[in-house]
Amino acid sequence: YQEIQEKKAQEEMLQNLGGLQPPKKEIALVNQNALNVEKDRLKEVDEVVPAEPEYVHAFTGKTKLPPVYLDFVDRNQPWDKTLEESLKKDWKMNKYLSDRTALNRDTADGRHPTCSERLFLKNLPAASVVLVFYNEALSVILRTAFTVLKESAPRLIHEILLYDDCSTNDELKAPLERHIAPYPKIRLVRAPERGGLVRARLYSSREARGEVLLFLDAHCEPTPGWLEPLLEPIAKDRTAVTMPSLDVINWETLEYSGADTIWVIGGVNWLMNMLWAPIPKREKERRQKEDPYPITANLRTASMAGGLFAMNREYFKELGEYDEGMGVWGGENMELSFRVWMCGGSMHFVPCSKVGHIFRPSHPYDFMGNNGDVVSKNYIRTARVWFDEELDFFFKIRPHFADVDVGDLSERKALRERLNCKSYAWFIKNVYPELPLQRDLVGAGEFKTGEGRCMDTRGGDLRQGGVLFLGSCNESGGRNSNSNRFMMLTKDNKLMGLNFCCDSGFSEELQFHICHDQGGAQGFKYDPATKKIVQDYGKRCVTGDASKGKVVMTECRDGDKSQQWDFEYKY
Ligand code: LR7
Ligand code: MN
Repeated sequence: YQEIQEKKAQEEMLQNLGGLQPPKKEIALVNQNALNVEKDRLKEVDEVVPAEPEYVHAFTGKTKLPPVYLDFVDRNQPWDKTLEESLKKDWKMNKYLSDRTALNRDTADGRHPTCSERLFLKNLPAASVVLVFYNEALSVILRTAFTVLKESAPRLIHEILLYDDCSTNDELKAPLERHIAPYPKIRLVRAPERGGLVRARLYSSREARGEVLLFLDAHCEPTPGWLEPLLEPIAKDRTAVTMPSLDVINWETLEYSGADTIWVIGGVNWLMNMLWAPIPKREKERRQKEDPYPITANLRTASMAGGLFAMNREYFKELGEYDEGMGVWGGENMELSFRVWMCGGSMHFVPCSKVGHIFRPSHPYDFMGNNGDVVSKNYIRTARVWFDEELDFFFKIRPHFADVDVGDLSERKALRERLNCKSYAWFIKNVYPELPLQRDLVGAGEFKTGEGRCMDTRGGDLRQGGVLFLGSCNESGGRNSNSNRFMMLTKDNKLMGLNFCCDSGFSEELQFHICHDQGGAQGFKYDPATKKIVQDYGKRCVTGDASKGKVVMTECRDGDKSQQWDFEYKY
């Protein structure tokens, strides 16, 4: 009996330490008979012990752990600034510092206070946390794995699967194996050849055995309480997909800072980029009704960043995993988002789950081909399978995409048939109505004045307050290959770039702001007879001011060519 108690105590300790302990010695159970007697006794006791709680708070591993470090780095050596800088350049992050920082350092609990009041189902499915990596720094991979162990209730971690996408780096050979050896839950699988991150995730998912797949980039640090809120929606609905709130780990200082991501959801635009959009009113209202703490309630999100999400493993398989024809990086996050929503699932952004991610300034690896081409190909594959009658609009914005050979799509198309998925227009109207479809438009493409000049965002519509410029139009006419000159005017009077809405406020300039759908300074009506675009508020006219090189709001004047607009595509 004492031995059982000891074993229990040891297990408990191991649990509290989140698995961060050398493997325990197996204790042989000597007297089976004594054990059976004890079991019977415990059964009786069970009947009087109050039932275990069904709901619990999220695990916030408070235990102080001894720091764990790489075993081959001598931290007593003087700091080598020169080496630090040169490693930064090679790795696009501060590897030198990472190699000298504890692999299980504490992450702060930066959740909104209401998160710690929430209760979660105690019996949640366990996750296979899957990290795919290609030539990541060993210390960074280990910190991700160890932090997962440290910040998670052990019963919720089935395994941590390290999937090596055929790295060439020596420290990821024997040193990696040596460092994970003490942790039975960490499993290493090596790919025979490099597949790129999409295929790496696809193949690694087939190795995983947990009920839930939980992907993380291999340079992440989860924070206390991160796991339960990701798993619970999946326990309640196996077709729910969840993504945590992304915090920032500075690539140079490794400092951890919370992001304001609890104020946004993932949107989509016609370039097929994921974008962070403010929480729409419809969504605010929904969670106001459905959750006692609406400020941190989960949000339905149209899209996800891609690297960090959880999904029932069987469902991932049923839904078609990933497109095996995709190259190293890009687009798979949108493809999966479309597929989940259009084929009957749902996607949720979870503000109470916070995970840090090292945002690197650029990619430290090659794309096995020209970067732009690889990403475009992934996008085009996605559009050709999922965009239906909106495909031609996608090609209007990126005409050069139309002729790109992206290989065989029959399997993905068959998958879509088999799953009986809804249309892209359904997805937009029901999940992200902020994006206009062609049927909602008055005009699109280049907006050209009577003087032959065109609106040009010069990228400004990706940020609040970006200015709308006036520039030259596409010389060759017809096909517009510069998406900065692709504007949209909607039937409900919005003048838009590919992301935001034009807005003058009280000023003269037109700037980009979040669409508020309230008309006023964001309301623009086209008069086909005079070709003027008249603003709701103040009744001024959109004017292409050649001398300023900007689009401004001025008094409407009869016959002024700088106020007469033609659209490349009229609807
Ligand atoms: O050939 C490769 N094989 C790999 O296994 C190249 C990369 N990888 C690994 C890599 O080691 C890393 O663990 O794949 C993982 C992701 O690669 P990153 O970190 O270079 O990608 P990223 O953070 O720049 O890119 C984001 O978009 C990608 C599009 O394909 C993926 O979906 C990434 O997972 C995704 N990252 C995130 O969502 C984190 C938050 C970023 C934001 C917003
Ligand atoms: Mn990443």
